[in-house]
Amino acid sequence: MEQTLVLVKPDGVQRGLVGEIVTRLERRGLKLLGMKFMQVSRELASTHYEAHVGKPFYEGLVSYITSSPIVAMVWEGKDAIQIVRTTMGATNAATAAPGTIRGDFAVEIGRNLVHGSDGVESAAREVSLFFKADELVNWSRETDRWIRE
Ligand code: DAT
Ligand code: MG
Repeated sequence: MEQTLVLVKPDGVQRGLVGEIVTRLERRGLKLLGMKFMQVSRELASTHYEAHVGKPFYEGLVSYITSSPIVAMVWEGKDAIQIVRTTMGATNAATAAPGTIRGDFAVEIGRNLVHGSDGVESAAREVSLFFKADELVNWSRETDRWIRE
């Protein structure tokens, strides 16, 4: 079963879109394992975004993600990584499809509301960056048999 890290970025919190974003992932059928409201430190931001060090947008990205609180979550399910990515929409919100989170609520790449891990390795790395093992809850969901055959 895949796990993936989702962040509601500072713009999502400031704009009151936490519930909307959680609702979309819940309704899609993914299972929530952990959630915290937190302030991202510069240290955590630079580790999380280390793949982008040296890119022209890096400084702006780190100051954006550290500018105001975020909500960090871990969602689980078969294909959870890809399902979150398609639910979020394209990185550049200007071209994100309507019906996606970014395509419905955002207009540009630098304020694109959400983060979702992009692969199995980055998901494992990012989940452990934001959550200790004992902060994730192992639970069984009664609706699972109506979501998966
Ligand atoms: P994603 O968040 O869709 O996984 P990414 O990992 O390529 O996208 O980049 C991380 C974040 O960095 C992205 O959400 C917004 C910002 N970003 C990426 N490319 C950018 C660019 N060309 N200009 C400005 N910001 C960019
Ligand atoms: Mg990414």
